[in-house]
Amino acid sequence: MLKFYYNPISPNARRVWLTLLEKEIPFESVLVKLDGDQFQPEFVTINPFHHIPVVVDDGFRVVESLAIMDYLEAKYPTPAMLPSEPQALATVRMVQLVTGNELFPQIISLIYESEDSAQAARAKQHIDKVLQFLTQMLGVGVARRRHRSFFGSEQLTLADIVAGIGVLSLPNLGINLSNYTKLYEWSERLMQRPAWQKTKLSAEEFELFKERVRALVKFRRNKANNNK
Ligand SMILES: N[C@@H](CCC(=O)N[C@@H](CS)C(=O)NCC(=O)O)C(=O)O
Repeated sequence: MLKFYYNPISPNARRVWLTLLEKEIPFESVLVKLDGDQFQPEFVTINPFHHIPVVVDDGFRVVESLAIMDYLEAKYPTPAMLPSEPQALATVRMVQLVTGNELFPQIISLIYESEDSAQAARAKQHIDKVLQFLTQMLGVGVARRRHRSFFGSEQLTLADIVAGIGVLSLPNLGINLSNYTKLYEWSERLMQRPAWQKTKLSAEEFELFKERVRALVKFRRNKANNNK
């Protein structure tokens, strides 16, 4: 059976967890505690970069959440979660990459910086730009002023999973989605799905996630300073 190395507080692992659940793929989960398990020799053999998620399927190991999602889509194609029509496929990829490259770094910045700092204000401004872009992306491929139910499709796609995890964390960081009506309705659609209810972080887990982010940023900054 497919083995899934994860931790429920990890957003990257949740991408894969949600894909497995939405596709109803049977799997065995292996909990990796992020306060040291990831550096254990047994795990580093599986992922030398000491990151979750990892899946091992039929003896084949895959690291990197986006690569794992593509692998699952190709190997378990039903329900289809990656459209092939050119504009729809480009929309899915844009949403995935903009979430990873533009939204997540700002979420990390908001968690690390004090809420009323100039840096936090800049992060919030950038997040507003991302939310406006995502709203536009829900409108790709439909007549003016109309929106699709999901990114690039009327059915859930891999883009919804990646963006949904980021966007749904924003209210916990003081960013209200109700100013972005189409995105708010989309996020409500996501939260009605059983897989999303099952993997939702409790308030306590979100606090743990924030603690973990602060510890990792500190660790990386110290490492960078020591290498100067
Ligand atoms: N680009 C990787 C990033 C994975 C990643 O950063 N995972 C974090 C948890 S969200 C982790 O395992 N951190 C532990 C560490 O860096 O030691 C992916 O998308 O899978």
